Amino acid sequence: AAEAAVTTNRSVLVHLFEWKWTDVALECERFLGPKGFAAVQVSPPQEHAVVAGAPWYQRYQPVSYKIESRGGTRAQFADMVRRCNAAGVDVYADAVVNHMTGVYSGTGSAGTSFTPYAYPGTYQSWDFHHCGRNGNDDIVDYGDRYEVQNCELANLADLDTGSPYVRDRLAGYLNDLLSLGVDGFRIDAAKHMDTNDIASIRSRLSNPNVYIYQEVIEAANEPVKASEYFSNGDVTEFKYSTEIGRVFKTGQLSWLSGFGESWGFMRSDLAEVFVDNHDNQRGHGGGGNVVTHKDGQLYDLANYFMLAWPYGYPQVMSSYHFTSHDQGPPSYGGNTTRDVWVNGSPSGCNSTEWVCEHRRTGISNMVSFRNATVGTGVSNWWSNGYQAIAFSRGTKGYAVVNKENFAVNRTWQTSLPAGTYCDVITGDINSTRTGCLGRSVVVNSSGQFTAGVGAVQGLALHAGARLN
Ligand code: LAG
Ligand code: CA
Repeated sequence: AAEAAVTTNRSVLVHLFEWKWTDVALECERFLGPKGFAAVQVSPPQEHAVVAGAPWYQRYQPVSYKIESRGGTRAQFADMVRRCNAAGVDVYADAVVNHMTGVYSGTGSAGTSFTPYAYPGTYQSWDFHHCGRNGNDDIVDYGDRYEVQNCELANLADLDTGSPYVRDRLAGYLNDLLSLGVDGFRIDAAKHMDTNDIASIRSRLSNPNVYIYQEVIEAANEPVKASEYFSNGDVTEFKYSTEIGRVFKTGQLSWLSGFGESWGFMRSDLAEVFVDNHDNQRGHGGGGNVVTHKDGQLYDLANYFMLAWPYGYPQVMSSYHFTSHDQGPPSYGGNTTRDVWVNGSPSGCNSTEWVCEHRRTGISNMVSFRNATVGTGVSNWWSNGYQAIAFSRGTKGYAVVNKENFAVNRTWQTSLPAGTYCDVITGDINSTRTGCLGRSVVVNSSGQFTAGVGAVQGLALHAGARLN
């Protein structure tokens, strides 16, 4: 997890869920790069099934490895990667490698027709697992390792990832993406593949340093463990998301003083974490009572905490508005996704189309906070014993998170050098570094400052936003 931070001094990724490649490219140049984001995760780029109603989830049903999807063409994808990289932002592709489409006949986004277990030019029946369980080969018993890895997840044709041909084919696809400049992969449904299969595919990649994070939803009563996958790369820590949900929705922030490994989470440097992701924000993929953009200011607060607290490689979710859980992205009709960027401005970020959580002042400025505090631990922990907490990140940062329904006014003890700092939750330092776009506070020579932090608000100071 620390990998991205160590190599680039950037330490936060954002998932621009269902954004088109043309919009991702503009966002990299005009926002993500300047704001210090390390990377962007994009939706699966391969040819996918075209499903009636254009649901989001059709992107998780590969038909071929042509880079031709609802996100855009191969040329648009290549242009996006080049422009993001030039802006200092890595691109991580969501790699759907466990399976192909559901077991039915249909057509893909590049026009390829398919029938059950037959994908012309790519796979035939013998390239799939046929697990021989439950009458229809579907996974039923998550307590059975064989079944989880060899039967069908939601009726999706399960690739025989143990076969050399399939491994070569998958590596060929990933190498194609690497040749276009992709820097990392989210390995979708990793739990449904033997870790040795992923290792073998990884060993065939042209870039041995590619960043890999594997989606493993570990559950207490199941045999397949996240730790089995550490040798391949990082792993998603879903407990982080569900515990943030529990604490922020029904618990107390004062519980968070030791948030991390002592809560039963995996090692911090192996964990990829998020407040919510595209699955659990709509009740899929592990579900849970997670905090999402539908929770108003509470969501921003949870993100401030995630970005201020040193655990894992944090991912900011960027969503679109939806009222039903299968609903696809904003569109001009059918599979024609709406632009975020229109005539040079991101006007698609509004109350009915794209949520753009990552553009909110506090959340986006906390990216710089995290970059400025990489490598420092927590000190000066304070809480009021209930819903207000504060802590230092060494001599580089100080954060307050107040979930009380009243303002907390006090003198706060930091370890920051004296000076005038911008409270980046309210606004960043200006471009000439002579003033703050939001409020400022003065830290004295004892490291103290006096300020109020409003109900369900945060405050954050860091070395990169101190006036000269
Ligand atoms: C993932 N991680 O392991 C993705 O994060 C998750 O979004 C994917 O499921 C899943 N694995 C497979 O890649 C999503 C939806 C499913 C959807 C599936 C395939 O959560 O609901 O299944 O993508 O599109 C859908 C229907 C099923 C149907 C299946 C096949 O919901 O009822 O059986 O398609 O036709
Ligand atoms: Ca499998």
